[in-house]
Order: sequence, then C-alpha cells, then structure tokens
Amino acid sequence: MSAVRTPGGIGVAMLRKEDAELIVGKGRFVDDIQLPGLLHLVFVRSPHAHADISSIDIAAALAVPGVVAAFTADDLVFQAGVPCGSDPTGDAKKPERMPLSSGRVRMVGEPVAVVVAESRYAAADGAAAVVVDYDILPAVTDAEQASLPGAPQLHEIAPGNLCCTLAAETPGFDEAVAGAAVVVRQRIVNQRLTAVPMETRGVVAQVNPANDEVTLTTSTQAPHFVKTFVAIVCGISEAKIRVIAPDVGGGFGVKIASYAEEFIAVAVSRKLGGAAVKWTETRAENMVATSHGRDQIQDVELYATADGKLLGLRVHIYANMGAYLQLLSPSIPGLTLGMITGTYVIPNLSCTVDNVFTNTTPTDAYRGAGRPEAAHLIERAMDILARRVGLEPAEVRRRNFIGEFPYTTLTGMVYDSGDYAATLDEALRLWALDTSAVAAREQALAAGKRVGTGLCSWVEVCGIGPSAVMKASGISAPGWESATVRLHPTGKATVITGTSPHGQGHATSWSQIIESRLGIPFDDVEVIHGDTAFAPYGLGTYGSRSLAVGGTAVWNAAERIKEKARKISAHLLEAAPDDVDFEEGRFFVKGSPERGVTIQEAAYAGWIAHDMPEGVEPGFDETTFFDPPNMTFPFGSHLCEVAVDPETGKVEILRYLAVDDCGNVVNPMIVDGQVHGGVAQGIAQALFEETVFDDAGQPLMVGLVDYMIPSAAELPHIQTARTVTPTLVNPLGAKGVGEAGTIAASAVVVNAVCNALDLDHLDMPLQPARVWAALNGGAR
Ligand code: MCN
Repeated sequence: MSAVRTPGGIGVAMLRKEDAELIVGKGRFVDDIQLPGLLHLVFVRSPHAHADISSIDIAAALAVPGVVAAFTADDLVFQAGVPCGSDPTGDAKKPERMPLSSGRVRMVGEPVAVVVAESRYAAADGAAAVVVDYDILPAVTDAEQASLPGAPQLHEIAPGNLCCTLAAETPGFDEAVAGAAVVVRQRIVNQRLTAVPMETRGVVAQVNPANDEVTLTTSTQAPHFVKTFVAIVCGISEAKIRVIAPDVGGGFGVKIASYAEEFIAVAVSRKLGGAAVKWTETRAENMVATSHGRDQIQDVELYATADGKLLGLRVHIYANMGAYLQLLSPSIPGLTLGMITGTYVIPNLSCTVDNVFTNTTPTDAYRGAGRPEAAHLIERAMDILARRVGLEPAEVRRRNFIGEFPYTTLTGMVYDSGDYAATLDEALRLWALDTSAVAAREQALAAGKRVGTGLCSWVEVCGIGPSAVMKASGISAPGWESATVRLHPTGKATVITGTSPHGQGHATSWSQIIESRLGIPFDDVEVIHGDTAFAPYGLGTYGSRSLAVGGTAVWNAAERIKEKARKISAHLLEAAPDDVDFEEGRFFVKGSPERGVTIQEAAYAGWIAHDMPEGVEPGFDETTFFDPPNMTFPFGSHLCEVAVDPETGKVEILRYLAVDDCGNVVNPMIVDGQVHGGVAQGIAQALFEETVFDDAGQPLMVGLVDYMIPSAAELPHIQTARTVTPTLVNPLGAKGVGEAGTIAASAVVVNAVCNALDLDHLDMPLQPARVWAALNGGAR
C-alpha cells in the first residue's frame, strides 16, 4: 500500500461534506417532494394477526370528499409477489405474498386496500371508511410455540410453520464432549427489536402513461434492487425505471428490502393514468409494516475442561421469521450460525437453527443482522464459563483465542487476519490507565449500588462479499460493487458510486480516496449516489460493505484514471510511462521532479486531445466493478462498568470503552461516529428496547411512547480506541465498521450487569423491573 498522504487523504479526520446541508435543514427527503397534482396514498391494514377476509367494501371510502380512488388486490395486477432473495438451505419454504393481500391475513399491519386522495388527511379518512369483514383465526407469535404440535398454522406450504432448518455439525460431537469437566447450559433470548430510523419509509411514484417510464423516489438503502424488483413485480422493463434514493434519514438494515408499498405506488400511478402519488409511513405503521430484527430463542451448551479450554458448543435456535419472508429473512440466522464460534477455537460443533413462521411482522436485516445474536450468545456463555471454572473473564478468553491466521472456522468462515489478544490487551491497558471513573464507582458503591464490569471480545463478518459466497449462502444477489470516476477538463472529479449511503458519510470518504490516489483536493470531488439514471448498477449500502467493496471500486477506478493520465503526462514530458513517477497530484520523470505535469494539466490534455499519445483514447471516465476475494472480519474488545440500584433495579453505565480493529481507517472521525452509533444501538438492546406482541398477535409497541429508544441522556460517554490489523482482501486494507458497535455492545453491558449482580444470566432488555425482580429472587 502506498497511500499518498495529502491534506484530505486517507487517514485524515475530515469533516463530513454531507453535513452542512443536513444540519441547516436543507436535506431533501422523500416527503419533501412536491409535484403538480400529487395524490396521497393511505393503506388499509389488517387489525388482526390472523384472519380470513370475507369481504372488503370500498364504497364508503369513495364517498369521502377528496378521495379519488380506492383499490383492493383484485384491482391491481402484479406479476410476482414481494421478493425474498434468500434460500440458505435450498429447500426453504417461501410463501408468496402479493403486495395487497386477499383471502387471508397473517399479521397486524398487512395491507389489504389502498385509498388515493388529494390530501393525506382525506386519504386517511377514506381508509377509515373502508369496511373489511374478517373471520378471526387463532394466532401464534413465539417461534418455539409455533413449532409445537397443534400450533396455529400459517402457510400450507410450511407444515409445522417451519421455513427451513440450518445446521453446522462436526462428526462425533457427543463422544468428543462426553468427558467435559464443565458444561454451561443456558437459554438466551435475543429479543425482537424495531429499527426506528428517524425518517420512516416513504415513496413518490409517477408512471408516464405515454411510454410506461417510471420515476420512483423512495427511502431505500439499495435503489438498484428496487429498480429490478419493480421491473419483476410490476412487469415493466428495467430500462424504463428510474429509482432515486434522495437523502435517507437512517436505514439500519430495514431499508435494504423492497416493500409492498413501493410496488403498489407504481401500480396506482399506472392505473390512474400517470398521476404522481406519494406515501409517507406514519410512525405507528413503521412499528409494524417495516421489518423487525433479532427475535431468537437460543439454547446453548458450552463444553470445556476444568481449566477453561473449550471442547464443544451445542446450540439450538428458534429464529422467528414473522408471517412472511422479507428480502433476506431466512439468511439472517445463517449469519448467527456462521459467526457462532466468535473469536475462539471451538473444536466441536452441533448447531441447528429452525426458521419459524409466526403471526408477527417479518424479521430481516437490522444493524448487525445475525452477528449481534452470535456475539451475545458466545460472549454470554464465555462469561458463565469463567464463573464455573473460577477464572477472570479475560483469562478464559485468552486461553481460547484463535491465534493463527488465516483461520477457517467450523462454520466455513475464513478469517483472513486478526489479533484478538492485541485488542484485549489494549482495552485492559486503557481501562487501567484512566482513573477518572474511580470517583463515580466509589460514589455508586457509597450509595449502596452494586457495581460490575463486563468484557466482550467480538468478531464479525462484513464487507460482503464475494459473489460466489453469496451464491453458496443461498442469496440471489451478487457481492461486487461499482464505481465510476470521471475527471473533468478542469481537473475536478466526479465519483458515481453504487453504494447508497444514508448516514455513513460516503461522499466524504470517497473524496478522501480520490485525493489520496489522484492528488485532487477533497473539495474538488463531487460524489453522486442513489440515482439509477446516473449510476452504474450498484448493490447499495448494508452489511458494512461500502468501504471494503465500494470504496475499493472507487480506488480501482481512480487507479485507472491515474494510469491513463500517466501515459498522457509521459507523452507531454517526452518520456516513457514507466519512467514517470506520480506524487501529490503531479507526474514527473524519475529523478527530475523540477519539470512535471499536474493531474489537472493531464486532465485538460486528455480532454482537449490535440496531442494524444499513440493508442490512447480521449477523455477520462472509468467504471469498475470490484468483486472481493473474501469478506472482512473486524474485531475488538469492549469493556464497560455499570452501577445497579438495588432499590429500583435501574442500571447506569458508568464507563464504556470500545477498542476496535477495522484495519486501515479512511476517516477516523467517521469511524468513531459509526462506533458511537452502533454502541448506542447495542446498549439500547441491552437495557431498553423490546418489541412485544400479545398472545393474540397485537403489537404492544405502536409508537415511541411504548418503544423505549434511549436518548443522549441515557447513554454514557463512549471512549474509542483502535488497533490496526489490515485486511488482505482489498488494497485499502480496510474492514467494515458500520455495525461493529452494535455487535459488541449488548453482550458487554449484560456481562457487566450479571457481574454486578453475581448472576449467571439475565435476558435483555435489562429494564428496572426485570433487574429488580432478579435481585429480589423473582423471575430471571
Ligand atoms: N470507514 C473508514 N475506515 C474503515 C471502515 C469504514 O473510514 N476501516 C468509514 C467508511 O468510509 C464509511 C463509514 O466508515 O464512511 C462506514 O463504512 P462501512 O463500515 O463500509 O459501512 P457502510 O458504509 O456499508 O454502512 C453500512 C452500515 C450498516 S450495515 C448499518 S445497519 C448502519 C451503519 O452502517 N446503518 C446506519 N451505520 C449507519 N449510520 C447511520 N447514520 N445511519 C444508519 O442507518
């Protein structure tokens, strides 16, 4: 790696260029779009978790002033159902779900009709006037209960409500663990969560009746996926579809999928002769109609010797799919399985995951997507093991860390690089160094609080991924990413990226890559994303892949631009290209730096094309597609100290330290910000958040009054630090960081609380009532 260090290059904490607009309220989100004659959509959604629809009457809705039309499933024609692009076992049951449901509904919030009106309010009144007769059926919401004989059945094609079973087994497991001195047995519930992005979903669609051309603006993480799926579901040529992701106010994974409302908006506009239509999700809709995350019941058995050396891991997981499959639903628990051995050498494995349908909102990717569930499981089990064998949590980890790389896990992951002891050492060193938290601890102890410390040594898989691995995992999408770099005649550059950032700062990071590769100043680089009319096909932003894959595509395209500019500059310098060096944006003949050609001069020469070298085409416009040879495996060690008030059960985080390793870093400030955001979401799961349905399948969390997202006041200062172990799978040496904090944080907080309370285990969220009950001998 020979990154050229320039003021805005790689490794510099540049302020994010995208923030100036956003912080003064000049962002442009879907709901900001106004078009002439814009009509508004409101959906009629099932209030029941499981019911047969006997009739739908839209007559009263049509009589509401301002209502233009109302449609049911019979009125809108689709060529296919809402897409699921995942079948991890090759035999997963994938029930069809049309955008508007008819016949039977299987979850609260399922859309059964749509009302179109001149205003959002008239559309809401119209929707309220639609009469739907339901025959209510028994419902089941818990994945284990749904697996039992006699449970209500959701889909004929999925007997026993089983979507599919994933497994990772090593031969002779029982014999291998038979003599284990220690067996940790624990049920761990990784509760269901809702992503609550600040901006809910929203769509503006318009179909040109003259030529069927579609313009769809939508709050998505993957605009090209939406384009392909609209083509498939609505039966429109992909060449006629333009999808735009404008500013997107957070996604956290739930905006990767294409949803029913996007297809319905296109179909309605088409049906109404090309009217522009808008739908903006309410928060209450968002709580049920946008996919959820997590929801796994994990039965864990960890086998070890008396001195804490791991012998084997047996796990059975019930993973709740919800009522239907969203884009990646059955593959998310596959990621749990893939990462279940964490940072440790575990010689024997017997793991199965049952993906089960229930009458709840589908689960799908949510920040971390399967990996927080794995990290929580193994890091909780390691802490219980430490208690059993009487070792410090750090020591039991050290005895089992993977030490040699590359390392192939029993689940088939190839960890290309790592140094788990280094992050642990660094975390412990920094922890001991900082004495500023001592006063807070002493104060807490003096007030009668119980104080505890937690540790988590985590590893995750991200930077997905080689297309061949995607295929092997049963995901019907590739894993490459695209980038175009355009050098303009004046020497400014435009990057068009296939990634679709929604808070991750790609405009800043990609500009830094251009500056480091081409010496073009950071401010002279424009980054375009999220518009399928401009960008080459790209796969979007998720799985902490954008830098490792999309950033590498930018790097590679810039390198091609540089090589062309080198040829042109060599020609101008009357030298051979191999004799020309490049430093800080300037080409010069080796050993004669006094005469040179700047990248800007080369750009002009290449465009004006009056004097081109033999065989070199004019212009600078390079598109690359990078398909990585492997995924990346960031890791780290987090420490946290908590104080628990025995009177109230309230948990306070006194101190939080995150030492992460995401390889080489492009922008340390963005990386810190990503870690902060991720840790906040992990703490939120550990202490506050839970999406609950009652036994009849009614969601109890229907807004932000019920669903407890923490604010800054509930969160601690998060101290960050890094070790640097570059990955070998991309020239940046960079691994992903977008989900890192979320993957580590829930385990470290729960470990700290269990340490404070001297308990094996408590399930999340550790809200005061649960902690108080545990302290007072109640339910755990
Ligand atoms: N970065 C870096 N050096 C590294 C790794 C990353 O400088 N070694 C920088 C990148 O250049 C990029 C940012 O950190 O600007 C995140 O990069 P990366 O880890 O590649 O992750 P993605 O950009 O692919 O983001 C996806 C990830 C996911 S999966 C979720 S979920 C998530 C997240 O990012 N959702 C977010 N962060 C979010 N942040 C915000 N504000 N909103 C969301 O919805």
